[in-house]
Amino acid sequence: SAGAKDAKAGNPNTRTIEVLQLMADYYDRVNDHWRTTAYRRAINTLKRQNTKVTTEEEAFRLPSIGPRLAQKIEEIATTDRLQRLEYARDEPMDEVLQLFLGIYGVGNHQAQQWIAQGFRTLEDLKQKANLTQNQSVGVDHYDDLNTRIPRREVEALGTVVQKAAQKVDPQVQLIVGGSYRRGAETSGDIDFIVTKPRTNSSGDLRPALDGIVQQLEGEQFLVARLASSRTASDGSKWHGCCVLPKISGFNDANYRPVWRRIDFLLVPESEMGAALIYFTGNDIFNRSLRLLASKKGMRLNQRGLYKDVMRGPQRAKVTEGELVEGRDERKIFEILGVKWREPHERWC
Ligand code: DCP
Ligand code: MG
Ligand code: MN
Repeated sequence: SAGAKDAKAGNPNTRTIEVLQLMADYYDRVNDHWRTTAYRRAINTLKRQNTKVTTEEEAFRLPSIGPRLAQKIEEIATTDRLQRLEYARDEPMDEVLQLFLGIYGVGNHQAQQWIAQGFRTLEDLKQKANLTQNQSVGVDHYDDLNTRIPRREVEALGTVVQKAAQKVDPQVQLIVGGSYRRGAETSGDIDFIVTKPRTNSSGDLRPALDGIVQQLEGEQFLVARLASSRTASDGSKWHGCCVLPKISGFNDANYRPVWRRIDFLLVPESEMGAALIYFTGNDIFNRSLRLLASKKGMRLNQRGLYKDVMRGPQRAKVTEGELVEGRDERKIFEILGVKWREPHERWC
């Protein structure tokens, strides 16, 4: 209405208020409740002034205006614009979202939540967020853990683990799976299958793994254990971080300890074939094999290929079905009627 317009025009801080309101709207859009409120309070204070507030000092003396907002008020009053607002318009939260999604174990929900809380940098998270232990590791070693591991370093890491396993239990066998087994030039992490002759459940391998972990922690090769809530149920997996020690002639020039992600999967001999398929991947290849199995009335998981999975009403699973094959990788392909694919051919 005309009346409201007049009242607005009558306030010497109209332009400043307008720009601050745009900032408040922006923070509201990204669910930054704290900043939205701060801006709204400042706006209310400015509405009550009958002289134009032009300097930082003046603004700071007013109620509900902190030092940063005071700076911004001066910027608007003197330049008629606010750089922060222009940034906010140009780049939405995408960059921060990308940054946070790069933290080990952080998904979209957590990243969005931090953004809504007003966090924008890793430093913000370190100082103000309530990080889980895993997230702390991910933040503290952000750059290392986002650097891919060259194939020859995967091999060097493998040798260290192999030696430790030999000391603990000479019967233990280790296979490096994951992208390394597919022939990748660089890997995101190093994935070990741990097995041993005459084992029938992953529990049979637990003592060996505990020994290996203890040995490698003692060598300061393993530097962190990561809790894995999603897979903790059956205890067949171990996630952590490791550091390759200085090895003369390999990495001793300008040596710097680099944190790497390391995974162990405990696999009894009887499930080796299915586990190899699972842990070699890639994940998309696995999904398509599993889909194919289910189309043929079977079920493939990391432990075996099953048939006659009994389903009750609403297709609820009644039995696991009968194990058809677990031990032999090639046989699983055969039974599924899929032409054998070498690990390096399993990229989807
Ligand atoms: N895997 C899967 N489904 C997932 C995650 C993993 O089937 N959601 C399987 C296939 C992967 C293997 O486990 O190849 C190892 O998982 P990684 O996350 O270590 O993936 P890669 O080793 O394949 O790749 P990267 O080089 O990024 O580690
Ligand atoms: Mg991997
Ligand atoms: Mn892995």
